[in-house]
Amino acid sequence: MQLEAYKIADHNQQALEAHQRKLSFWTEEVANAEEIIEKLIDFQIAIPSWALGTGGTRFGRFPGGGEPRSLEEKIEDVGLLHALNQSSGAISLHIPWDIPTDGEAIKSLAASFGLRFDAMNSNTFQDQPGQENSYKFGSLQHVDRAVRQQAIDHNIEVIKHGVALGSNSLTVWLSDGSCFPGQLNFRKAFERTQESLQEIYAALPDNWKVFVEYKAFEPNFYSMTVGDWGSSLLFANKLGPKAYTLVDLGHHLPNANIEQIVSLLLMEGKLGGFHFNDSKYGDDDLTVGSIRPYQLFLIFNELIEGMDAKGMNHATDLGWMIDASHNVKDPLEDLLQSVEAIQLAYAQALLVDRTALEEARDANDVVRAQEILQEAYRTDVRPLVAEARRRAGGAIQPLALFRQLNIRQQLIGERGLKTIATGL
Ligand code: PSV
Ligand code: MN
Ligand code: MN
Repeated sequence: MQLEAYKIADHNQQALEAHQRKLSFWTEEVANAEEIIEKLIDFQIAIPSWALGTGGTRFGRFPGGGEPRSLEEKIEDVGLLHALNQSSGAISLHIPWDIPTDGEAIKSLAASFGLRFDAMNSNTFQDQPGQENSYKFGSLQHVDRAVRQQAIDHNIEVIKHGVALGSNSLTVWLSDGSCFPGQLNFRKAFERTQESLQEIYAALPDNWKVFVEYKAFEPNFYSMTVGDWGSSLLFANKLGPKAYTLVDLGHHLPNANIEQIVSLLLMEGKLGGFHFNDSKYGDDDLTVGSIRPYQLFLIFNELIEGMDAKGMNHATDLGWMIDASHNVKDPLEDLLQSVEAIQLAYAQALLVDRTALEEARDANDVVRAQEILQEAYRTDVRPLVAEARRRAGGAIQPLALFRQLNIRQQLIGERGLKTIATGL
């Protein structure tokens, strides 16, 4: 379904007075309000195709109805999100869950919703029907050259699909590792993975990047071959200038200081992209900002500090993506919440008085440094984010409008109650 512009305009008309009342504080009190709004308008967050259906766990799956049945319908769903918030202008595909049969047609469908294709994702963590060799004992690390070759070929295939769609990056996440001590020679597994990645790297077009995503655990529970940012950075450095580390917020051991990791990767010029989500225990893939919003703010604080230090463009120089999906929410509502949480953290981090913070640091004034950060974090920036959306043509309150318009019911009407989107 297409969301007609007049429905957004009507909603905004009704919400305008209350919105302007809240916004007036900003225009009167905050010097850089305009600059923040402009930056928010430019900031787009890619939606993963696999978050559009209700994700399951190994204990079951409870589809909510109206899930997209095809790649075209997934694109339509992201189009809906983008129409509502004007901040979800890209979709990230996972192959083979989303094989485009006609690249040109898919590309122009996406363009009709104002969407581009973000990083392409390969999948060598599942065996596909008819596949010759199994990934049970790994893919790019496998002891058998034939298995490695199959995984390399798959990644090259994914690059080709991406080229046809106008994407310019590949994210490689490997489930490779071992479940028991003794199972794997760590060094040889690393070296084989490195060699395999090198072959994939060689197939990258000039303007492409490859993101090496790390993860501390799951599905392997003794060792992961790309288990932390250190090993990812090693791979990225050995591969060359087109290779970067990708940080997924759920992929660390408990209580890891992710903001410090971000700072150091930026310093090295090797931070490539993000998978935003939230977690309490592990790779929970919960809605961004639902568990640890302060951590998210601290991460954005380091992102801005590090990107500004390198003269990077906030909107375009890193791959911003959500990687979340779960059982109990409407996936589209969940994604609207996630995008908003990212924008709020970004806006709050833009408020930090960086000169004062550096002065406090130089004076070892720990209390003042904390106050500066928390002053920004405790500021209600929701009117700024809403204003950015309104100016870009989105809804002042996207979630409320999604519900008012009964969009899920309409999708169920079109697609049926029992549809299941491809993905995990
Ligand atoms: C693995 O947990 C991961 O975060 C990778 O990014 C995968 O591509 C994605 O999840 C699959 O759901
Ligand atoms: Mn991820
Ligand atoms: Mn994950």
